[in-house]
Amino acid sequence: MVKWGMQRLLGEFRRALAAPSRTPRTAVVIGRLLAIAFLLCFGTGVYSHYLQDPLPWMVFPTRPAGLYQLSQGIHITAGVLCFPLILAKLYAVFPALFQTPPVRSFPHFLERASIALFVASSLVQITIGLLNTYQWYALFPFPFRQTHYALSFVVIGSLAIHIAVKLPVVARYWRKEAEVSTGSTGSTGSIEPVEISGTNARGVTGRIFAWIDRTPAAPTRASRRAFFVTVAAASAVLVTTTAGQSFRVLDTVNIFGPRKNGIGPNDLPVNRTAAAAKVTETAIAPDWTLTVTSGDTVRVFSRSALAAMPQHTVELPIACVEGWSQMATWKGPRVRDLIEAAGGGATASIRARSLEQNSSYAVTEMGPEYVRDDLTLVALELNGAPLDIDHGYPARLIAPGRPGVLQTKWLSSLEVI
Ligand code: HEM
Ligand SMILES: Nc1nc2c(c(=O)[nH]1)N[C@H]1C(S)=C(S)[C@@H](COP(=O)(O)O)O[C@H]1N2
Ligand SMILES: [Mo]
Repeated sequence: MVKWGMQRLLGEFRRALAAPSRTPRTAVVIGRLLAIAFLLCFGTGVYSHYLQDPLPWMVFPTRPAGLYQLSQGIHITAGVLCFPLILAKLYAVFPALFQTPPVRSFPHFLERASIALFVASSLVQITIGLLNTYQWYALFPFPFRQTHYALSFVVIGSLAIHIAVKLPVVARYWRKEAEVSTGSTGSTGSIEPVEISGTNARGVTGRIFAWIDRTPAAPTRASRRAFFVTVAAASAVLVTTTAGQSFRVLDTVNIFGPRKNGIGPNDLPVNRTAAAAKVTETAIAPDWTLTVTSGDTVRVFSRSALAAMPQHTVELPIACVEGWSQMATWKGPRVRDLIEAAGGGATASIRARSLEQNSSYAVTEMGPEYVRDDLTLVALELNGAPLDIDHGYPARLIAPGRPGVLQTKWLSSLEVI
């Protein structure tokens, strides 16, 4: 009795939720866009991961110099787009949450379990990602990068299962025509899940569950269009008001992006100040030197010795993993020249150390593709003036195609490894 009452209730609920925009076709249209956004996030995210934690054989492109600015800009922009798209998708398939019986068979159980995993992991993934761009790390008590990285495989894995299971529906509603050509009588104009009972050839009685097409009437088409317009408008507003942090063309309408171009010392935002990094005293110490080591050779450069070397001016962005980025003009000696001065060659990988202690930013490494690059500098100047202490005075690394997190500030040593 309880079971039948429950089923009827769920059935009623489902019917009450039926709406012209809640159709498999809507689910496929939004699902396609969502899949693109997720795959863009996954691809650019994995790229970002390996730039920071490369496998030994990996070599990265150094041109275009703004490649990471582009890839991480895409990551955050596609990531922001996931919010309206995932809400639209959940809206479209909401009645299916109340299908009865909730589990029909073991494969059906696996299907629903994979969807549950997918929805839950996606929501966590996009939420912690967004919080990270606003530097609200304190809101979650786990390491962001490791969690976000591990979850990305759960998200993409469960997405793959979900798509595989739904392939027949996806194929059927891939093209617009499919929707109207199979229509029948219907008054609601929606495509609804219905239960059909019957007896098969072997005399076994049972019920199946199917989505039934109904020809959309004109008001239905209008309300469906209104749904898509709403989703598109929400997406457009979110992107135009945040993507300016990564893409200069949208700078003037960058309202909600965590960072704004051009604001900060040397006309560039600061990610961590010298005070926060506790380097204020060591950085301005008059006896500061940069130590360059290659094997047994140790060369020590004062700031004036670095300034006396051939100086090069390059245009390179700071492109933070958190999504904001800005182009800037840097001036200083080439890293390659410094390494050669210590006897290192074109195949050298190096380790850079900061004056900053006990921080994950204190030590970085770079492969030979960056070390020998013309654009890789130990920068002494930024946008036509000496580096501000918050931008890494007396000297910092700047190299093409790398995430900001590897552009080490307040350098103290370079070492061939
Ligand atoms: C399906 C959605 C997403 C997937 C599959 C995904 C995947 C990834 C992956 C694999 C990484 C590299 C992690 C690492 O370095 O170990 C990453 C980094 C990052 N993601 Fe996502 N991401 C998604 C959504 C988002 C969203 C919505 C945002 C923010 C709006 C976001 C913000 C970030 C940030 C800030 C990083 C840099 C982390 C760091 O290196 O410190 N992600 N993402
Ligand atoms: N030593 C040190 N270097 C650092 C950081 C840091 O905290 N400490 N922050 C990094 C990060 S995350 C970014 S995005 C860039 C930002 O450079 P900026 O503060 O000069 O704009 O510096 C990088 N270099
Ligand atoms: Mo950063």
